[in-house]
Amino acid sequence: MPASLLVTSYVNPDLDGVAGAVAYGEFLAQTNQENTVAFIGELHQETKFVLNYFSLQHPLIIDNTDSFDQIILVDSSDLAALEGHINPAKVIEIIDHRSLHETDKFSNAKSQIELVGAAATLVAERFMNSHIVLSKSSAILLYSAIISNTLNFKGSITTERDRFAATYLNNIAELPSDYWRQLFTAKSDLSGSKLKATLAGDFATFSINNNRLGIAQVEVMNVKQLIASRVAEITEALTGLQSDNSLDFIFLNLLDLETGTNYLVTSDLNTQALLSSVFSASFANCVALNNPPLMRKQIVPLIKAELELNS
Ligand SMILES: [Mn+2]
Repeated sequence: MPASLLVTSYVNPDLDGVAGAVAYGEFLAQTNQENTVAFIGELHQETKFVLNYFSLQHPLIIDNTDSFDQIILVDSSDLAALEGHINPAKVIEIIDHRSLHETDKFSNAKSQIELVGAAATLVAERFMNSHIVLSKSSAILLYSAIISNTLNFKGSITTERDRFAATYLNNIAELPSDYWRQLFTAKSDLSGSKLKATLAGDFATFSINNNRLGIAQVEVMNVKQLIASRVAEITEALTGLQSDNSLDFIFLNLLDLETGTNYLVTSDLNTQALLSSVFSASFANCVALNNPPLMRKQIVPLIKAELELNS
């Protein structure tokens, strides 16, 4: 019997992880590599929106990866994000796009790490380069992931490869030019308890030189209004996450999907001092403007450099 192969992403994966893994599973199946695509944890609101809006099949959710012999990771390459659910020795391949990764801890994996805007771009390129036909449902997922990750091509993380892949994908997906607005409006609903759930849902921790850092990331339309009305709720939720996870530093990276504006939010004074020195950002009422706008995966290497400098 051939080894059973799982294609997955990190625990509580984002749209990029889900789209990338689903489409890469399709790619492998087309090349006669039998596989199962499944995820551990909860899908983000944004992913659920895309799946429901287009009536796409929801992916399989699993509790653990014990029954699989081999694993492929998409949009994921660090052990903390896998939360102990994956034996690194089982990982045979990694497709990711973050500069701070731990591919050295997966000794049996061949890795493709390229700093494009979305892992979805790397998966789309597999299809483009091989002339294997991509299904419309996977094209919709990958296209949505690129739009989301690049803030509709406004984020500084965007590359020409992302734009090129998106054009290829939308030739198949055939989505209207204002689709980004529907996607972003859907993910902007943080009413009531959704704010706290979103903060906790897209939260990542990092260990850098014996410092433990936690970064939440939220991308919404009309960030100004969110700040004006709910900063106290945000900082309270962050304080909770900080003590739950025993973190030295914690903040929210807040991005406006319409204007591309970026704010850093934290009530923790040590974190404010750290961010002020890394970004020359100045905090007022727990909020600082960050210019140019940066995504979390762009911020982490800069903080790492600062902490290593001072160690
Ligand atoms: Mn990604």
